[in-house]
Amino acid sequence: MARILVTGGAGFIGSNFVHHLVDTTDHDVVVLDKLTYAGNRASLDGLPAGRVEFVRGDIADAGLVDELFGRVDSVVHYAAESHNDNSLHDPRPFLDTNIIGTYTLLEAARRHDRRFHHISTDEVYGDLELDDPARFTETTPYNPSSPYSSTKAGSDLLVRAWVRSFGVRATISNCSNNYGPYQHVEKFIPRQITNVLRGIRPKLYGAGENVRDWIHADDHSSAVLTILDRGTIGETYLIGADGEENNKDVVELILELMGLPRDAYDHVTDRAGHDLRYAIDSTKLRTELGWLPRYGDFRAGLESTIAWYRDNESWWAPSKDATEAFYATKGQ
Ligand code: NAD
Ligand code: TDX
Repeated sequence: MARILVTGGAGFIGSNFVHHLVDTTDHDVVVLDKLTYAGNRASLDGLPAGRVEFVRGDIADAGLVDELFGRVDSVVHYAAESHNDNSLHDPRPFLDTNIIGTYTLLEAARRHDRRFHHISTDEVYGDLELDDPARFTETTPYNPSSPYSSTKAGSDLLVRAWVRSFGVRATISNCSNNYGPYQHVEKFIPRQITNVLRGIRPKLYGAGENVRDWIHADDHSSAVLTILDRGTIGETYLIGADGEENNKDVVELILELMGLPRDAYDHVTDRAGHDLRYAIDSTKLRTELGWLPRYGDFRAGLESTIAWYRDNESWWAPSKDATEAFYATKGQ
């Protein structure tokens, strides 16, 4: 039994990880989360108070971070500014949290000699052509496109440097696009599901040919736990579930599953610098650590995600109007 500090544990993937830890292990959890617009305390509702402690605070607050590192065994670092569209509008918070915040945590990991796992994204590798047979691997050169992905790339490089220069016991994982419960309505899949639930037409950026490699958030959690348990210090592992789909097909599938005509959506202004395709080769994680995804059927995973948003309107409704008002200012 261990005590694990989870940064960003009130966000989408962090909260899924906390639920996964409570359900599948006997570890205790301390969540450190600033509760930005993207954090939601309600995502942790129902978890046993005796096993999950919630601390509201900033990962860039060195004093607070130092105190928390002193009373945990290991740290899984999810906290980030995570939305590409926001990073095009105002990059500054991305630098503060993704770069300075990660630096602050690494310094504490160094001082306290704590096992540290850094959560990152496949977007650090840039994008692929639609017909490129290659997929991203652990040796693909970094080539980020957006303020978001460049700050995540920077944070990954900080982790690598702290391993090499200071012997910090860290691992890194770069995962593809997640879907599932507790995802903010600014993101593609929940935005379209909640649009349909509100009687708004789904919004597809540009022609919708862009491809994302979808993985259920619970599969991401099991992969992270595997790396935390059995990963080799200093190594990077790519996490993916062979889930490539183009955006147009995803919107059409959501409409079909929600009982509407497959063409009942609008094309809107494309994202600046929009990455064309992401694709992950997760062979290393599967062969070296024996991890396998459980959610192989994207249609079934989407169906259960739609059901979750239908059943949890009180969770997402408070953010919906402001999110759509912001998109409207950009013609999206
Ligand atoms: P999210 O935006 O839903 O959640 C981020 C959480 O971090 C929020 O709860 C927020 O309050 C918290 N936070 C932000 N700044 C903070 C700060 N300075 N101090 C403390 N807490 C702070 O993001 P997400 O989609 O759950 O992503 C989590 C992590 O996973 C990120 O590091 C992201 O880069 C990575 N990732 C996401 C995806 C994806 O598909 N969403 C894919 C691969 C990797
Ligand atoms: O309304 C929309 N319409 C649309 O066509 C929105 C919000 C998005 N899109 C497109 C843009 C992307 O091609 O859908 C795709 C997915 O968009 P996002 O949900 O914004 O995700 P993406 O930019 O791919 O990044 C996500 O995956 C990698 C996460 O937000 C990142 O945190 C993660 O690193």
